[in-house]
Amino acid sequence: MSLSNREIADIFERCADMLQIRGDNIHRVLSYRRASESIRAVPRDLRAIASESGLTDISYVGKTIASKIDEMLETDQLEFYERLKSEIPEGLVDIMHINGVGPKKAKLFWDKLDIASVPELQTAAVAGKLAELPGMGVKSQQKILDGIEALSRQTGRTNIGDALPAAQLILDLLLELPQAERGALAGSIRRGRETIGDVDILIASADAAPIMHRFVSMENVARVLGHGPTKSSVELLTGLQVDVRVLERARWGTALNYFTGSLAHNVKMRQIALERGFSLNEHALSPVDEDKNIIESAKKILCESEEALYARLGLQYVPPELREDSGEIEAARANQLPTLIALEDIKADLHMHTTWSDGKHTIREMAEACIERGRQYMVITDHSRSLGIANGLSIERLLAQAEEVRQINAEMGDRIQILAGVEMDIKADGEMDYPDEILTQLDFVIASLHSGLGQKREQITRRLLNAIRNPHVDMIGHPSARQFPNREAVDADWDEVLAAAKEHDTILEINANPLRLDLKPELARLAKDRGVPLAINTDAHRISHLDLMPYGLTNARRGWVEAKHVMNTWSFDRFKAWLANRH
Ligand code: DGT
Ligand code: CA
Ligand code: CA
Ligand code: ZN
Repeated sequence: MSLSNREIADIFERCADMLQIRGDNIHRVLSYRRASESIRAVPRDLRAIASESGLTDISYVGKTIASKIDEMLETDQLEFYERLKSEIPEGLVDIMHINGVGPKKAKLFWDKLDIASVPELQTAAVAGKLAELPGMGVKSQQKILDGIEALSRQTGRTNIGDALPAAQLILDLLLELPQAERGALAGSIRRGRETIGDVDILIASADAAPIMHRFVSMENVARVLGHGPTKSSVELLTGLQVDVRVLERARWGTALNYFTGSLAHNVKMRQIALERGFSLNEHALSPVDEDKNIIESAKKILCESEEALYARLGLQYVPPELREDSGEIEAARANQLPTLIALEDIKADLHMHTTWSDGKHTIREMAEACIERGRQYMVITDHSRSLGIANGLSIERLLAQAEEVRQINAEMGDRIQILAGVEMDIKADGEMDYPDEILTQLDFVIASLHSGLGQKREQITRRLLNAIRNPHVDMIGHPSARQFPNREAVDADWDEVLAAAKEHDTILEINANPLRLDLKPELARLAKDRGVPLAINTDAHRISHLDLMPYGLTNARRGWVEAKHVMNTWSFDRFKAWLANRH
């Protein structure tokens, strides 16, 4: 719960990194760096030192640093660090640690090319964009690519938001080859898990060699881990591992099913096959005798599609997102699988930010981008006043913004409907960040947890309940506040939270940002089972984030969610009527 010495040292180190990227005074940078190193070496708990001799006894810890340590010991976070993070993307710190980059170049890439993460940097380098920048060249670009390779050695599972675009590029590249008849992603990435161990790709082809060759000689390969006749594995410069397998088209169905997994789903599939007199593997359904031994003389059944395989086993086709052995086999047997929500069902995005707080684009730009993406309505929801770190809106600015939203909405006519909303902070003490008489002037109110995330279960639950019960609050944003890779979900009594949301008809969000995916699938499933209204939103802080919606859909599908459970599949009229009924 409370921060350890190491965590506090880490925070100071990142502060130093960010100050350096920002180009701050070097003495200031060094004061944080030295304090970080010094704290790392302290053998006793900082809490004990604070209560006894005092923190300033630690070398390189002066009054400023000591008060910051006090703040972290008390609140589990550091306002100063949060503010820096809102100014400087955390990904830049990772970029700056790549061999051959450093703070100045990290800033240059951010300023000139909008690069804020290592995968983005790698993509730009592979595309030759870095070499064109002032002070850069082909050599320094290559050095950076090598540096990314070295950095990548340490990572474990990869967030789906990084893995999926990389995997899709490779699949597309292989499908360009004339020998490739068809191809698909398999494994956890096809099932849509939040994090991916390695990427599995299947290609149907009668001639595997050119496919294997193309794969291992891709530009972004750091190391070839295996290069066989039909199976190869590589490690990309980002550290992501990718396996490609080539197989006969006639066996596509069994192979795709096998390599999509999950293992637990496969085990159940094999049991069902056995009940029907077949042994199932990635190659075929093979008839077995009473002792379950394969009858070698009997004709094997090949399945060219997964649909054919499921049908053979008397099962409904199971969407990959459900293949976790969490009831899907039984439901498929009883012909009771849900009709999962799909991207086409989405009519609106209820959560996004603009330049009024910490977003990159204006209301008008976000509106045009939503129109381009076929949304019929949208809500502008910038941060509220207590979130100073995200340039949260004072009451005056909030009301001024609402006025601007309504004006732009009028100008837009029938092209889209824009509602004036806010993402209001649920403060650490459980109070809402604006009084009721202000909230009542808005069309839609999100309440979210952003601070005090380490509080005890009772406190977190009470804060969420306060928000849910507030008649002006329409939705809870990213309810568990988890963030990949490091921020755990808050500890809340979800039974109570879901019950209250149901009672007050308050929406719980499925936040589509791949770094959040919150509610997580298991909770989304519980929520919809209990009749809690859901909505899937991008929480976009810039136009490109509006395209993250599919991640939210996948996450919802993993929670067995159907269109009928999700409010932003509703027509605008229906949604408006629902709002009118509440306020
Ligand atoms: P990951 O990579 O850790 O995110 O998870 P997966 O599910 O992608 O696992 P992976 O890459 O080890 O294997 C891909 C799929 O291949 C897996 O979901 C099921 C299948 N598979 C792998 N090993 C076995 C096995 O020993 N038996 C069976 N039936 N299936 C397997
Ligand atoms: Ca895998
Ligand atoms: Ca694999
Ligand atoms: Zn937000």
